[in-house]
Amino acid sequence: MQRRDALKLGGLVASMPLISNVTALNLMADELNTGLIKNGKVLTGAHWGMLEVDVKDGKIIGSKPYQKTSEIYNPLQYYTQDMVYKTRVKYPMVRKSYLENPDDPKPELRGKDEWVRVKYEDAIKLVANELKKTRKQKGNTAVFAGSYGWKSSGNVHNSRILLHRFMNLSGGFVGSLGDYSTAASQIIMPHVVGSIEVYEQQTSWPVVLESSQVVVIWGANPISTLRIAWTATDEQGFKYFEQLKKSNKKVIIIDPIRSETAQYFDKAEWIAPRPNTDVALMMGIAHYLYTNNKYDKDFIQDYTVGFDKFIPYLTGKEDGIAKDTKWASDITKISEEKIKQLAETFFNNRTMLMSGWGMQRAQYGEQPHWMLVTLACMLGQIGLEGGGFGLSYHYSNGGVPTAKGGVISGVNSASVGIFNKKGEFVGTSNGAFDKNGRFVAKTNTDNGTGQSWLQEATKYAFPVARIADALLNPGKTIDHNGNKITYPDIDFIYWVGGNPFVHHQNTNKLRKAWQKPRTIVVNEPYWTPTAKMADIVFPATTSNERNDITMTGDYSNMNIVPMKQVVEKFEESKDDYQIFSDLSKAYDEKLAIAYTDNGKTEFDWIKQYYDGAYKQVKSIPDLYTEMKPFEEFWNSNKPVTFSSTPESESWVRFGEFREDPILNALGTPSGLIEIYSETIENMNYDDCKPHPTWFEPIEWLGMKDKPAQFHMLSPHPADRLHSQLSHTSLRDKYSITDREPIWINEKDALNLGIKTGDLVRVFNERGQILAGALVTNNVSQGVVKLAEGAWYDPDKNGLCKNGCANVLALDIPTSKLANGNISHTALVNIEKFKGEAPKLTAFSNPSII
Ligand code: PGD
Repeated sequence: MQRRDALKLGGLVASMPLISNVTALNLMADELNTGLIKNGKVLTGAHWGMLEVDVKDGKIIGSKPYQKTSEIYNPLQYYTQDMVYKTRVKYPMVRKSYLENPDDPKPELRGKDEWVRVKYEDAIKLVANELKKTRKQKGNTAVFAGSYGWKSSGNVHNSRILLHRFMNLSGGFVGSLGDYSTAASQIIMPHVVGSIEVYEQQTSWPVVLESSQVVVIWGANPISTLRIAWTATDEQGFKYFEQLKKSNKKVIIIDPIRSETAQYFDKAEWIAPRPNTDVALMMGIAHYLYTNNKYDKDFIQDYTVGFDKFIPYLTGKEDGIAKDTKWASDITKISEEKIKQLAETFFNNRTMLMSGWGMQRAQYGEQPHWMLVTLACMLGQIGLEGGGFGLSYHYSNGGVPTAKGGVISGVNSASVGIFNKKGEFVGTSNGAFDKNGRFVAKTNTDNGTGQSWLQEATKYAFPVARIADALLNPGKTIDHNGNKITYPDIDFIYWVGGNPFVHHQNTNKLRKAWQKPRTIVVNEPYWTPTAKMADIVFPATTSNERNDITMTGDYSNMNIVPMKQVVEKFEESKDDYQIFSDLSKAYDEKLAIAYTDNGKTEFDWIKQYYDGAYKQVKSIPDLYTEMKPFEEFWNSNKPVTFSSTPESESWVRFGEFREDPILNALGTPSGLIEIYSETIENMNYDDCKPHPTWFEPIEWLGMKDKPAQFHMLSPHPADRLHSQLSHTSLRDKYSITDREPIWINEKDALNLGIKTGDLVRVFNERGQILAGALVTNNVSQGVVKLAEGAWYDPDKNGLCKNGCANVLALDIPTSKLANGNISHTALVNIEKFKGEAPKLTAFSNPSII
């Protein structure tokens, strides 16, 4: 390896033009090798794992996994060069009409206007001025910076938190509640089991492998979704699913799609209910268990409340409809025999019900997990080795035993800025300036101004997937989990690290809503559809162009990984940290000092986070690890790896509750599992009753007068992370006729006269897209699969040429309880596309002057 001369850290600060006068270097520059490797291998981390990136003459030529834990292939790990060199935004850009007159910026031209290259300093001034103007004219509740998205790995360059830090210090903003992943479950589960469950450690994998006799993978696709993790995947989940396959335990997969996981478990039983009918299937099983007296009465008695109030509904005493196997079979199209067989199998074996999150991303999405827990209560295995339910085995390697070691912290956005009567920045809610002008963190300096605007703005935060509704209906009041929320009047949007024009449902509605604000700013490495729909775009670096640090394994906390800068920053790209530091400076000189904590560089933060973990590790008696002081760690180009403990390997979720439900009561009002919730009863919602309920979705295959023929499922893609990696050459391997593939059942395709490789038009009353047909028996009849995440690419008639599923999805909430998105509730029509195929422009630059 040839290393360039170690950069002096002073040089790094000098490269931050607008805050170059702020210096606070806490490092011994000479001890730390911060130089770029011109030829050799560099270790970094991404959501898709620890990567060894190959560099030649200062350019990336390839990448591969740093280590392998199983035979399961992860294609996402090989395209780092495309992530750096393709489809990038090169310079700061402003939309022509906005630049001409920010007060009358012609919002209807977003996505159509030409773009103008501007100087970075000018773009910074423009954004600072317009933000100030908005706050002055309309208050801080007119500024929306919820900015949802998966961003990149890294605890320093965490774009969303960096944005929030800036917005909190500079005067407040409206944020968002919940997320697109688990919105329904994270609200219903605390009412049922007292914790959100979806982001909690699961019964440890070694316990499952030892004790479970049956594993049910219910609406989850771990062989695909474990390719990525929120921090960076440790890939340990693959290892355990591989062991599960080798164990010859009974695996049952319940999913309308024969997913990558169903294909991987080739000996597993695949059961395909109609989409959105899992609640009915669970109820049919529950009814059979109840009427055959095959349920655990002691568990129901000792650990739950409200079963007696649920039973009249299950048996039909309450509404005249018995939720028996016949009823369930009519709805789900699973035979009565199979439903009974499932009930017997679950009851007679130690059964682990592993559920994914897709089924709660549907209308009434609060119900499936509530009913799953109710079923698990009847089986009485919650808190026992290898039994019960788990809502996170498919995500970020849930169930991988937690390691004992250090945990690194990250950038925070907790402080709010305080301004005096003249409008000058004088400090923050947890810090003030000393007589030398240095920012000193301490508590209780708040004179009240900061906190009051924070409260004002947080009052207006709304459920994240209501964004289009909120933009279109300022002042409207909605119900949410027992509260009322009034939408703010948003006039300024700042988005980083997310791609709403791909991730949000009913894109055409979002497009209309997006015309409402006066200003939209986006920091993005690529010309994504969201960047193309903005007014001002700052080119952001990718994680390969900056230094950072991450952990792997959101549950295991297994590794601390140096994320080393691999190559020079692309063209005029800047780190989000740089952009927000400079915006802070342009807003108020002293604000930048507080924002950067006296001018800390990325290395100052990295070292601070690492040292925190190092201190933790050194304070744990008898802990043997190879953790070295920071400089040695960084220079070694290797992760620090911690080991799990016998306790974490034998850990059982709800084990303590089972042992003593009084001493270890759950966080519910009763301290027990609530099959009937009085809290929800008091909300009196028509779309979320106090016990699990089957509701007919607004669109599904069993409805009368279907508005369209096929049920579209739009699960997470196997070959991307949402929309990330979409523009890489990995796409060449899965796209069909250069479009997103749509899986169509063989019989359906025959009826439609469609074959693999055909270009098809998929449409409903909400919009239309083009897709490439993949005819297969891996999807049940009447269902089509179109993965979410294809970049929205509209032609002048609004036809998406690339195949973005959300053009066809509905934008209504799960219910008044959680207001989650319902992306998996949508019917669509399909036909062979006639005429000349339009040219794909999803990955091309917009028109630039
Ligand atoms: P990503 O593609 O990860 O999707 O939606 P999300 O917006 O999270 O977008 C991240 C963006 O951040 C990318 O454009 C990337 O380039 C950018 N980015 C990455 N790193 C940086 C950085 O350092 N700085 C800046 N400024 N930008 C950066 C995902 C969302 O989609 C989620 S989480 C879920 S669970 C939903 N799932 C579905 C679904 O199942 N079905 C449908 N139909 N729709 C869904 N939408 C939701």
